Amino acid sequence: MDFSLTEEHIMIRDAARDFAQTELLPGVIERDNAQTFPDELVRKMGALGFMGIMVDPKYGGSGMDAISYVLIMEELSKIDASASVMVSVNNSLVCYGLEAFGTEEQKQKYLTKLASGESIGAFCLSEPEAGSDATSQKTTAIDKGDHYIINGTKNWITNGGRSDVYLVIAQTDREKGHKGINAFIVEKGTPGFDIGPKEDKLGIRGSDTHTLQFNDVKVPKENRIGEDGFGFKFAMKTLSGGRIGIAAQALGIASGAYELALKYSKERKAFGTEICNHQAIAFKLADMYTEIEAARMLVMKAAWDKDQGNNYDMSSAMAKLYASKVAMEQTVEAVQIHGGNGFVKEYHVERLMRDAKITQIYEGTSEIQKIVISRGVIKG
Ligand code: COS
Repeated sequence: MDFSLTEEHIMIRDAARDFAQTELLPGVIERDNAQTFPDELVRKMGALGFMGIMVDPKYGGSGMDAISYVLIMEELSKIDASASVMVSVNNSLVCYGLEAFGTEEQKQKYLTKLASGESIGAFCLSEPEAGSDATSQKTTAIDKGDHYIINGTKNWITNGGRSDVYLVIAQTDREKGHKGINAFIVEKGTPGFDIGPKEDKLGIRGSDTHTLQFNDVKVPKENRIGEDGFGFKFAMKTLSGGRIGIAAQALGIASGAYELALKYSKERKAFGTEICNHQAIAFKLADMYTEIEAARMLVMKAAWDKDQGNNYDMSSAMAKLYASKVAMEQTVEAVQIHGGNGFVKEYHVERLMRDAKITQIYEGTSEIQKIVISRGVIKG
């Protein structure tokens, strides 16, 4: 067993750290306030290979492994979780979904641009009445021979307003339950496909979250992903990898807040000494560091499982469940260590605390992760 990173992994991590410090840190508070994220920064992440980290270079990707992916996700998330969620969705849900299950034509037409950052993608599963209960899809995709007609509403879609390519899950045959669900590639601008207003959110406010409406949207048959009825399994398989990305995001939010709290505790004085010298603060730092290291082990294990070709349904669920809990709890502690300054935007930790919450909700709530883990444990 080897816990050390390779030289290549260290280089990749350092490149992401450098990018986060020089490009993401300036303006992160303003972007959070204004709920924006400039296209220019997305293009820069694409140029560094962050939008198609694990995609084969023959489809425009960086050809890196899942360990590299989580290292990049952690570094970006320490500074700006709005940036990292775009990276995670584009990589895990969109690029992976197309590379693993798309046809060669779909890969040539869509994946090459998505992986290079030339275009951006969204994954559309959640609905007003189908979030955790993902088999209860109300959006329909009726088979009309050489095309499908899609009708329905999708909610809380990350990259919802800025994407070029949308992977849409919809029910084709209700009688068949989850075996009657399909996944489709829908291009922005297709007639009848409308993007609703941007959500005003608690955290990851720079990321672009929208409701989408599909009114008689005509999608050619060649845009269906996989065999007829593969859509639910497609969603489950892509989400398993997505959960590694979100777990890494949670890890980054926690470790970013920890690093700020540690630095602050060495500078801020109270009762005649730096506050890290008070046991009340020192023990908080000890707990934070231990919890974050434990989360890191689970995140790395899930990524390693993926790289080894092992099943990673359970390890990704455990990583997400634990890392998101650590992110929520430890960002609260980071705010506490900062005292009154922790409540002020310029110290960054209040934003990290707000950003942490979503990691317990999206790509499967913590309760859903417990369903996945408990079923795995019981099945053996
Ligand atoms: N990989 C492949 N297939 C999977 C799978 C996985 N990870 N998980 C489930 N499936 C398959 C099952 O094997 C079953 O197929 P068969 O009937 O052929 O055996 C099918 O999918 C249905 O699975 P299941 O019966 O377990 O469905 P449930 O309705 O009980 O739901 C959960 C399972 C809760 C795990 C699923 O609905 C889920 O993950 N929900 C959360 C969705 C989510 O993450 N939403 C957030 C959206 S993105 S922001």
